[in-house]
Amino acid sequence: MGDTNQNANEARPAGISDFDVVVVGAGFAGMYLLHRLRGLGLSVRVIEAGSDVGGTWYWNRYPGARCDVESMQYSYQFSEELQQEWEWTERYATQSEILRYVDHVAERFDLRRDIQFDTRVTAATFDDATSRWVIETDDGARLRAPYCIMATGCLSSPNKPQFEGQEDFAGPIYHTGNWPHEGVDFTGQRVAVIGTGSSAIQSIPVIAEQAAQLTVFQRTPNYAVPAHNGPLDPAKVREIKADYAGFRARAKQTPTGNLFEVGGPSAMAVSAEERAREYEARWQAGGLPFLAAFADIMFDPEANQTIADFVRDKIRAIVDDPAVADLLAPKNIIGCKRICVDTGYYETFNRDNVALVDISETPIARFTADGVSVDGRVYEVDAIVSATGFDAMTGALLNIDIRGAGGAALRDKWRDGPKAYLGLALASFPNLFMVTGPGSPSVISNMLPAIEQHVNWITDCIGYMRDQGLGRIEAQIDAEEAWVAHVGEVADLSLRSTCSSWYVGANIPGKPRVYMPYIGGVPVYAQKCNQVAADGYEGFALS
Ligand code: FAD
Ligand code: N01
Repeated sequence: MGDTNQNANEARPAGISDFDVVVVGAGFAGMYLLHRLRGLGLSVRVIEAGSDVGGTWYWNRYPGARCDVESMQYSYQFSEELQQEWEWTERYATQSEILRYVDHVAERFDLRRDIQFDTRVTAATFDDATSRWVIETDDGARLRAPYCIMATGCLSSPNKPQFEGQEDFAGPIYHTGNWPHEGVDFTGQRVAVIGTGSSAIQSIPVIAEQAAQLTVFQRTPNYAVPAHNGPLDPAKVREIKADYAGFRARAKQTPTGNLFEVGGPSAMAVSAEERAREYEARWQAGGLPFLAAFADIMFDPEANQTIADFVRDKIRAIVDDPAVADLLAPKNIIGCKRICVDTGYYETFNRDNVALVDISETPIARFTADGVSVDGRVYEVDAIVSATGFDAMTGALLNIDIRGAGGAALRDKWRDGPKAYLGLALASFPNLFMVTGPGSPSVISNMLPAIEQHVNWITDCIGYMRDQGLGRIEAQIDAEEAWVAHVGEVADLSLRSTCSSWYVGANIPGKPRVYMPYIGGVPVYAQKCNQVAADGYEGFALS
């Protein structure tokens, strides 16, 4: 990695510092924001809690961590030179390869000099009198700028459920989203993994190979599709790079910004044999395109059932012990919780050193000094891995005390669930933008193009404000309410909103149940954003 000492920490002035824009977060979103805003000639300071760039890929270093959007698509497209020169090695990039890419981008565009690391933003307050945001950090410093942009990430606030007796446990407790940078050697150890979401499903096969004994505590089983990862075919890479712009443009026309073939319109319109052929072909090809076998899978419960049954049969064919297979086979709608992409996950439960503990009926009672207690039995372990996910989409924003015009608090505004105009801006919070906020496609889509689309829109907007001699932009409440209602109506059409997932906040006790991402599709959403801008920022008050 680059030398993180060569950054904005070196010249940290005392008192209040003025910038044109303050950006919070230095993941893919904050990095690209910095690059684009510099291009407008603006002074920018990025504040990042971590010690280096990368966001998700800086924090999530658990064994087996990798992307499940193909690497040729999970990358920036704003620079043709960058996308031509960077060589991905695998179909799905590992966490470490993505971090090397992030480092390359930071060096290539000389980003670190305007990023202040190891600093957490605690509050952001809009000063009505001066139309400036005052941003406070955990080192007691204050920054001031006309614009504040939250690039704080949708999956950056770890969910760390507190178990009774947690402090009694003698060994280490790791969270996948905050993994030690030096790595963890589980050789010879007895390890517990709590959770069976994507992070768990990626890490369990790798930990099982190293540990003496692995015990998995499962509350709800998840559907996983094989990744069939492997080295990238150089001929395929050459073909994409010969017209990378065209490839990206085609991806933008797909519902999720992720280029793959969507099957026929209806699973129920074809014979059972034809369905099975299609599911099998996609299972063999691997990855997220599996769920796109037919266009109605996420809308018609009967269609959904056919593909869910197919996966359940696969699980029963892979897992030797029928009782374990039964526990691993999900009962709910497939795709309602985010589908997982795995490498040897179900096979891992055939190993002698792996046990599955069902905690759906009887939850973990407590941690003891030497293990995890469920239903009166203590499972003795040396280390615990909490793969319990994130307070998604709103967590990182609500961790900051954000106050808009007249002292309005975001925590009050979002008491009954997040409300935002286009997932980009908030009524009563002038000159504040969010990247991939609630009400935008964000986590339901390929995140890299989603981030670039938001960054481009926000940067263009700030450029427009400057060119027009305007100083204040604020989403109007009626436009925000209409958009929030539309987001909800579209969500209700799909099966995605019907189960308890982090998409609806169900994983966080007390979090209001609202389907947060916009599922109307990337092309429709981008068109709406473009139209709003073309109409002189319709739905915003500019002054
Ligand atoms: P992040 O990468 O989350 O960066 C936000 C940054 O803001 C963090 O570094 C954080 O430290 C910082 N921050 C937050 N609050 C503060 C504060 N108060 N003060 C200072 N700094 C703060 N997406 C896909 O499209 N495909 C995938 O395959 C995929 N795989 C994923 C795998 C994992 C394990 C996880 C957790 C997520 C995955 N995602 C995936 C989603 C991923 O989060 C996005 O793709 C993308 O990396 C988000 O970039 P970002 O810059 O918006 O946010
Ligand atoms: O988190 P999750 P994640 N007691 O919320 C369980 C992205 N991502 O980190 O389902 C016991 O999905 C919880 O159980 P339940 C991707 O978008 C991508 O795995 O609530 N168990 C669940 O099993 C993903 O969706 C990749 O009943 C508890 C698990 O913990 C998102 O990040 C890899 C519990 C949490 O699963 C989040 O994934 C990793 C408790 N108190 C992440 N609390 C790729 O492959 C929670 N659980 C690209």
